[in-house]
Amino acid sequence: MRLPGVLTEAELEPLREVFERFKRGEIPVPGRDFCDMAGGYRLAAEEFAVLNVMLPRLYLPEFRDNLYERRAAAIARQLAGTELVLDYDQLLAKRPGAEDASFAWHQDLAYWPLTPDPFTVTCWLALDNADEDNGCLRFVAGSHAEERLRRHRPLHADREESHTLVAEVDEARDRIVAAPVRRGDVLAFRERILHGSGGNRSAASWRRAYVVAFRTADTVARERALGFTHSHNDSAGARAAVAAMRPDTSL
Ligand SMILES: O=C(O)CCC(=O)C(=O)O
Repeated sequence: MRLPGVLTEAELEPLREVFERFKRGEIPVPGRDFCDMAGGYRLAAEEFAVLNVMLPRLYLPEFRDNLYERRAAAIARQLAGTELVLDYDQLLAKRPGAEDASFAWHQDLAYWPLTPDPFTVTCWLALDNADEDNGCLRFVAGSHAEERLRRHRPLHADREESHTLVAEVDEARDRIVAAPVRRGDVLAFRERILHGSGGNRSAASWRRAYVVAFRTADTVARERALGFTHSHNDSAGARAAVAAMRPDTSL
């Protein structure tokens, strides 16, 4: 669901300033929480194609409760019909001129441990205009209603090389819908929708997005009890995705 103009240009500016401080490495982010989602953990920061900062609000506590978090919480509450809890946040930036800056097809639920109630509202805020040229999100229509999660495999040899999973998508048979957005728009989506994005072919501009995801308090408590915090530094993170990589899993 595209929600146009959730933040104005003036409201986006302070968020972009913090984003850039993370992007330049001025705010320390330990280990794998500062990584590349396309090329894997072996790349140096200056080589990242899809720069990913996991849990920025953990590493910069004054970022918490910003205007976007509050608006996104209200969106999630309205979509869920009940109060949800902010489970994790994430910053993503695709380098300009990087054909390889694609984010592999996946269902978010495949990355997470099994919990009784998987309900999630993910809010994806565009900090820049995004279209097919610079790698806007693309969705597989109807995939949220499929009975089973698609099979996922690690993008690289294993999860020690990168966090990224790839779902099976048949680009000829699946109905793929691009979701171009203007800066300030929010895309709100659920945990089973298959999505990904292509490279950034624009010459000069990064494609930046700020993600916050909301789940029930019970689900978040269960994740934490399993040691799962959405940090790529958790060993529970690698274990959680294993279920979606087995052919017999009926998630
Ligand atoms: O920003 C992107 O290209 C991918 C983001 C994504 O897949 C997500 O937030 O789940």
